[in-house]
Amino acid sequence: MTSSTTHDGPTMTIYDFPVGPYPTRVRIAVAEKNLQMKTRFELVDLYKGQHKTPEFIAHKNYSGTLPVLELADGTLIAECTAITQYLDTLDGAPSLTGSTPLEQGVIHMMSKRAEIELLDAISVYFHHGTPGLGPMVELYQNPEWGFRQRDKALRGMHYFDTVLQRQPFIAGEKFSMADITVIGGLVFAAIVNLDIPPECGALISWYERMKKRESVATQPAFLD
Ligand code: GTS
Repeated sequence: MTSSTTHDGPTMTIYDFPVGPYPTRVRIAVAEKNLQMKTRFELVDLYKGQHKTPEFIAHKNYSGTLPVLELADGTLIAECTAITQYLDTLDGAPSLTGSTPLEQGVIHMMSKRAEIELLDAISVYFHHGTPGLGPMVELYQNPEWGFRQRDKALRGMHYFDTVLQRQPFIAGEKFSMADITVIGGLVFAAIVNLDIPPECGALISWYERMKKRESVATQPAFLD
């Protein structure tokens, strides 16, 4: 697990699970920022529990989750929001996390809300209300908590539908990190067979638009 440091090759490593909802968020950010040539992806197999080994926890991410970004000097950045912020501001022209204080505040609020009300809730449902990553990895499960989080995520879908009834993107007039976070939530929803309720027409049509965006369409989570 080392990053490559050649001058024209990749300068960053992303520890990755290509179809995973959270890694997909960072993959979309990499594509939006045209950083593919500077990035190499290294597979960490969640179903084998490679993210929970003592080595990974000690040397890559204390939280034992993916994705993790490793820079050429060995600096590690975990958490999708933090990684996205870093990638977005590298070129001095942020396009995903906002350039004015107002944009930054609203985008961060909506992205965090998408985590709390949708993506993280579905993740809890996956780990507690379904077999999740299997008995070797899921050492504690609380199905009732999982089902509550599934219901919370369905309420979250209705909330984001109302947001999208009044504006074209999750944080307003422009595509942003907040859209990417909701996309991650809907990727996870598909994995656990949680359909978007048919009455959420604005959310459904926004998602159809998002799936046509090149940075999204090219991700393994969207390839058949
Ligand atoms: N808050 C973290 C972030 O934003 O990066 C959450 C990361 C996370 O939960 N990642 C998932 C994970 O590592 C990856 S995936 O489910 O989307 O593929 N899950 C494994 C586990 O055991 O929690």
